[in-house]
Amino acid sequence: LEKYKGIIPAFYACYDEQGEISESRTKELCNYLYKKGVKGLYVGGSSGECIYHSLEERKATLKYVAHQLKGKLTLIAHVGAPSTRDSVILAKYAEELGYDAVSAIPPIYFKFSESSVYKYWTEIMDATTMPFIIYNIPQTTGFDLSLNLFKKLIENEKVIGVKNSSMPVMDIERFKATAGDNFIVFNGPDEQYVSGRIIGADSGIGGTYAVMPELFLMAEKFVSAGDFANARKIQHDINDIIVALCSLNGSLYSTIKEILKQNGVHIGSVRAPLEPVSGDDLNKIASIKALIDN
Ligand code: HMN
Repeated sequence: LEKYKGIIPAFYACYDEQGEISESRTKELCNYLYKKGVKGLYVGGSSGECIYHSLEERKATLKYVAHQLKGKLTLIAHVGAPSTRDSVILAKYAEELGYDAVSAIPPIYFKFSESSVYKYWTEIMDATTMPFIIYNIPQTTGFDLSLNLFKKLIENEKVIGVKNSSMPVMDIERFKATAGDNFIVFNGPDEQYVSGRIIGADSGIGGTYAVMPELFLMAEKFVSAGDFANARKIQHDINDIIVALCSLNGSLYSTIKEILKQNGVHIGSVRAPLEPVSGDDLNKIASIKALIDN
């Protein structure tokens, strides 16, 4: 499980100037992050705008990333989709492409019982021989993974981890205490990376890592060395940046993409209804970038 331990940025959707998925730009972002020294990528998740993509677009992104980085980085494919059928299609495709693991949110839109969610995740797992990473993100899905359902899920040996994006860090502690050493708990909230790691997360997957990988790599270095005073300092810097990233009217990911553009990585903006950065807010990008560069 060592290959899952480290800084794993959530990969962004890369568009051309017309807003279509771009192969060359997807590969450009792959190369950029590879050179930064991250451990792996989480492809096609929330930060990847997955719910705004057709099945074909999601497959295209999975393919471009695999072709660029397979064997170089740990690749996790997020395959959660509104229907079990589409999730299974994506999971099988990820297996064909040689992804290391698949992961999925619970099904969205309707309210589902725990047994429906259990069935959904299990059908995805049954579709391939790949390891599976549960994705718990109640603030966007409305479904809070209970400890009881978690216990039932981890009876399946395909379940090797949980990406926990709920805000109580205690959830990380409970999942870790329940699943034990031979299991990966991924910290989800970037604002709590250091606390998540200290309370039991083994690793992290996050939506803001790709715009400041150096800071997360440094935070990780300090946490692993037990240097919590310095880890805290880095987390303070990270949180100042996240607050600034979230202060504009456009979506968080459009702000991040504007900053990446200033770093020479052009991956377009975001797909509606997510809003691009516009007007006066564009003038604020340079100062947010300065916070990151300092
Ligand atoms: C993904 O699935 O692509 C992201 O990893 C999701 C991730 O947990 C992010 N959460 C949300 O978007 C709700 C966080 O990394 C988040 O972007 C960060 O903590 C800033 O708030």
